[in-house]
Amino acid sequence: MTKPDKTSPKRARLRANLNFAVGGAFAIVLSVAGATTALAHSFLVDATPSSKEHVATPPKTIKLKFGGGIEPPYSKISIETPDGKVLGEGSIGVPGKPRELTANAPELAPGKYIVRYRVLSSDGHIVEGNYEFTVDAK
Ligand SMILES: [Cu+2]
Repeated sequence: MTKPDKTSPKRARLRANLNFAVGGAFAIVLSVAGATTALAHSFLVDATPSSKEHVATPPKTIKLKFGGGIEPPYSKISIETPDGKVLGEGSIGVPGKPRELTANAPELAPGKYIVRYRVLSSDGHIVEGNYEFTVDAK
């Protein structure tokens, strides 16, 4: 019986391939983590109405607050029905509050609504997301 020679070229090559594969996987993990970090720069930190909130009175304004500054001219909030019909859009900055963005809401009957946002954060990243809220029947 021959003992496996750990220093043989074949084994070294195998190990190199394995390292390459692990390195590749690690690079993918890094890039995914990088994307998450990018989102974290101006992620949504507060919203009125808030996610999953049930409100008794239809909101006149949607107000979003982000973790970093955002650029209103290159940002948008839309209010949609659950099946994707856009009821209203807006992008109104709040003087002195560079992290906040608002949009005027149209008249909202009782029901479920989606707030969708796409903002340009001051560091140049696009941040987008959506959440729902409900206007309760009186
Ligand atoms: Cu960023």
